[in-house]
Amino acid sequence: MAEVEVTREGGVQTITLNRPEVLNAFNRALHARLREALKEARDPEVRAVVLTGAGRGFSAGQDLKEFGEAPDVSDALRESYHPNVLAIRSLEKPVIAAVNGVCAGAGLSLACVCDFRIAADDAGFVPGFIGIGLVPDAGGTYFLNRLLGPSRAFEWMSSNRRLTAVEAHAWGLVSEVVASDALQSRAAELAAFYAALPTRGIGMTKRLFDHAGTATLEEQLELEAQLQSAATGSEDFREGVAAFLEKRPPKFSGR
Ligand code: T3D
Repeated sequence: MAEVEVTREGGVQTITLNRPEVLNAFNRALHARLREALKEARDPEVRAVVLTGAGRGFSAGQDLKEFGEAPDVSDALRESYHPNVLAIRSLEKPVIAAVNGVCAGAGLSLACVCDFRIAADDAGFVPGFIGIGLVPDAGGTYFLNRLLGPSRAFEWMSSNRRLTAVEAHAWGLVSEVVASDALQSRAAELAAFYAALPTRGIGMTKRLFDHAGTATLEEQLELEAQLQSAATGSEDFREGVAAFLEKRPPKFSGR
């Protein structure tokens, strides 16, 4: 059984974490296979990605049976989680987390690395780390700080309180909550919607918002100008303007 399953439907790639017996906890094989799947997602034919989990969990974070085997945990993080976190952020297309069940620890971090999240109504969000005396990792502090603000993020991560999907929605952590049995079809529908949009423009929009987190206004204005120049060189820009002037719906190619 593959630790990560990858399927392709039109321009949508779905990546399913697949160790349901341990709520898709991360072991070395899962990290490695996720890395391959994210490499495959760089294919220009892929225009949107869904990340989800098999069974009743999204991911329970680090596999605690494998934890502590590496001589230095910081090296383990650098070699396993960090490349996948960076791979998601550098994918120039939307990555949607479809949170199908509980997500905890680095599983929660990974969901927060994605561009946005939708959740099943029975999903749960569990900090996890502090429950075993650890600090958040795999980008958890970086992304939760931005998603929730430092005060709420700190309060939540240090309390280890389990959040329901409805609470996560109220906090802005997830953008939509859907009935559990409708989650995958809603994720596919959303991903197909994004896959039909100007992919290069979406990729550059993602880069701009990432850059805005640390840039000065001057730096941000400059990057906007540079990427707008690149956007005007795209086929989708030409198609968008032509379709507008011809009063017809645009047909974007992603180029
Ligand atoms: O080395 C490094 O890279 C360091 C990195 C660290 C990053 C981290 O992610 S640290 C945080 C690790 N995660 C946790 O501490 C969460 C542990 N799990 C839980 O607290 C609970 O399982 C949940 C709250 C997530 C879900 O609870 P519940 O009651 O719905 O399910 P359960 O019964 O606890 O779990 C179901 C099975 O999955 C169970 O196995 P069993 O008894 O049926 O054979 C359980 O042991 C297994 N499982 C759940 N989480 C993990 C796990 N097995 C290994 N590792 C897990 N993290």
